[in-house]
Formats: sequence, C-alpha cells, structure tokens
Amino acid sequence: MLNILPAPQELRLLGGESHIAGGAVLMLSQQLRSWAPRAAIAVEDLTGIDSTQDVVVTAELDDALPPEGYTLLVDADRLRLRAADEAGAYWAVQVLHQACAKGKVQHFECSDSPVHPVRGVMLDIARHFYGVPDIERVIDIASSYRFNQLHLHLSDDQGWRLEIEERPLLTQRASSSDMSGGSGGYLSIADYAHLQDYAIARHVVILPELDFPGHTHAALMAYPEISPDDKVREPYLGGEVGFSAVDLHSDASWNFIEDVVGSLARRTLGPRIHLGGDEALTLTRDEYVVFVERLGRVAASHGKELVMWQEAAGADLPPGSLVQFWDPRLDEKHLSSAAEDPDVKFIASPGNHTYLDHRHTPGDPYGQTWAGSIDVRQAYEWLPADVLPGVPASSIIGVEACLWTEYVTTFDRLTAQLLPRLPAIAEVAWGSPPDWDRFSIALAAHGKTWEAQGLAFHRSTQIDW
Ligand code: TNX
Repeated sequence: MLNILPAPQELRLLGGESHIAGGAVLMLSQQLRSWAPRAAIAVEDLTGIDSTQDVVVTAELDDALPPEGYTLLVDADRLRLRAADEAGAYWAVQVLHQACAKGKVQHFECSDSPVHPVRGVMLDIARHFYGVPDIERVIDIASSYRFNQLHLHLSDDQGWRLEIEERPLLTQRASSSDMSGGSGGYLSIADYAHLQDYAIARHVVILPELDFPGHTHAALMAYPEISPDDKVREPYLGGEVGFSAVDLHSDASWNFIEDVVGSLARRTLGPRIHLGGDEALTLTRDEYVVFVERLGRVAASHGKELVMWQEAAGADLPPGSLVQFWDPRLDEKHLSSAAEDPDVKFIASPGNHTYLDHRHTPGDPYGQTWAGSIDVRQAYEWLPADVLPGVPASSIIGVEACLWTEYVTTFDRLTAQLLPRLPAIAEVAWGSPPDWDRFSIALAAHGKTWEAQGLAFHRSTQIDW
C-alpha cells in the first residue's frame, strides 16, 4: 500500500522498493528549478539517505496533460516526473513525500489530475482569532492534501480581523475581543501579504472574505454611521447570527464598502474575493437582491471575480461569479435558477458533509449540530452533483471544507476538527475514485504522521488507528 491521500486517479505498484538517494533528490530539484521553482524547493525536504544515485532522473513539462495533472514513475532505474504545469509538479512532489517512508520508496507508477479546479479550506478567524503561525500550519496541512485555496473569513459580528488602511477604526475598535472573552487580534497589511506569499509558495491561493450586508456588528461598532440606527455598540460575544446589517442605502455605507472592498481587492493576489451575503435575516428578499447586485458591481469595478454564499443565487451577479452552496435547508429554487445562467459556477460546501465545526459524533462535547454530526465516513461518502439541487455537475467547479470557530478556542481543537475529516473532503474535491476500505487504511497511516508531527486529531472509531 502507498497510502496516498487524496488517492491519485490511477496508481499501480510495480513491486520492489528503493532507497531514496540524496543525489536523485538533488537532480530532481535541479530539473524542476527552471519551470516549477516551488516544486524544486519542496522536493529538497525529501531526505536522501546517501549521496550516490544510479537512477535516471527526469522532470518535464508536458502540456498534453490536464490542468494540475502529473505522472510519476519510480522504479529501480528511473525517477520520472511529468506535469502539465507548475501546480501539477508541486502536487507530484507532495505525492512523493507521502510515498517515501523512512528513506525508502516502493516502486510505483501513477497518473493523476483533479476533477475540481477549486479545492478549498475555509477558516473563520473572526469568532476566534488565529494568527500567522497557526494559519501557516493550516496552509501546510491543506497543501499536503492538494487543496489549492484557503478561504479566510475575516469579518463577522464578533470581530474585524484585517487591517484596512483607509478605515483604521475597524481594527482599533473592533478586533480586540473574541467569543471566549479573549483579546482577539487581526492580520496587519504586512501579515496578509506574508500569508499570501507563504500560501502561493505552496500553490494555495488565499480567498479573503468580508461579509456583507449581515454579520456586520463589528463594522457597525467601529463606524456607527454605516448602521441603520446610529446606535453605539459594544463588542458582541454571543453566537447568534442574522441580527446585524449595514444601512442598505446610505452614502456612508457605500463609501465604506467602496473603501474596504477596494483595499481588499488591491492587496489580494488571487483573482477572487468573497463578499459573504449569508444570513441577512433582517432584509426582505427584494432588499437583499438589490444590495448584492450593487455589491457585485463594486467587486467587478475593482477587477476581482466575486464569490458569494448561496443566498445570492438568483441575483444578477457579474460574469464569472461563484455561488457557494452551504445550507441544504434553504430554498432550492434560487439555486436552480442560478444554474440556468452558464456564467455562474458553484462551490459545494454542504453543511452536512463539509462543515468541520460540527461534532464528529452526537456525544462530542463541542461543536455545532444544526446539520447533524459529521463523522469521517459522512465527510467521505458524497458527490457534489448529488447534493446541489438542480445544478449540473459541469457547473460545480469547486468543493470547500469550512471551519467556523464559534466553538474552536485553541489550535489543538482546530486541528482536531480538521483531522481526520479534511483528507476525506480532499478526496471528494480531487475526485479520487471512491473506495472507503482503501481510504480508511490510508487514513490510519496518516494518523501516525499526525502523531509524529504533534497534530491533535479526532480518533474516530470508524478507523482502525
Ligand atoms: C452558518 S455557513 C454560517 C456561519 C456559522 C455557521 C455555523 C454560513 C455561510 N454562515 O455564520 O458560523 O453556520 O455552522
């Protein structure tokens, strides 16, 4: 067994195994350097046991392969990597890392590419703040499972977590608390730039989210002129949703939105920004649609594609917009009408399979329950096209796992919510051939790696650890 997660589309063991020669690692890194520099750096961590090498090492760009695709061949005489692009080479190196154990690698051949171009992990740093070192570790975990997007939920009722030069009171007044009475925090402009570079080096793009028009208590606290009532607000430490909204029509609100969206767009390297749109429960549907359509025009005017939560389906969003499905309880008709627009594509984050803030089992002491409990098999056994009502598979370009942090108070609890379920969602996102038995054996092997790395994880009784 090679225990690669997510499993490649095709993988064949060839029998036999080799030591990994330091010379071969060096050669591979040199060959990658000119066309896949990040993969070249990542390969250097594969520690060879000696400096000799008698295998022929090749690493070549092959544009006949599908996007992010790669092939690998490792046998007694050859170490051959081919990739469609830089990302494909990087993923191939991640696979090599997983295939190498204690300086040895079993001989194998594999050919692989992802089904979904967008494979995301969402982290809420608004309810509880997690800073640069923690986010870096989440990026490391995500990219080892070939996720290519980290969605950061940066604002909510409980805190505003990104410095915006034009609106300094956001972080001065609305970032220093969290839901546990802690002192919160925020990402400075330099932190945000650093994290994007860190992520890009691992072929992960950051998708930043500022949530509008609801989930805005913290913003209203910092800038009361954007509220519908000018009330002075205190930090909100509770876990209710849907009670806050900016004034929908005032110039003050739209100047604010222009400032923060403009700043976010200018500082974001990736092609997309997420502007929320969930649970705006104080608005009528008509008010909501008018608001998000204007919000979409603001995003477009700053040259970014828009991602919005599912409630925005059915509104007239700019071409290239993505709608993120999350709540299987919501009205289906907006989704299916959005699906008729060929310009609108979908990300699948069904609450009952991908919401990693949920309990693993009903008896867990922490975690949400509104979508039931989600054990690792529930996170594994689903198909995007089966869970998005009225949306054809061809319109679903992404899968994202979401970690909201109302109940996530420490980094250990954070990883114990992610693991072992994240690799299950990685397989759905990558589109690996489903096989629970194969997956559960591989997952047990990964548990040993997490242990060695000091990563807390949930010991699901569904896995023979
Ligand atoms: C719904 S999902 C929310 C979040 C909560 C989450 C808890 C979504 C778009 N909104 O505000 O944190 O449920 O599971």
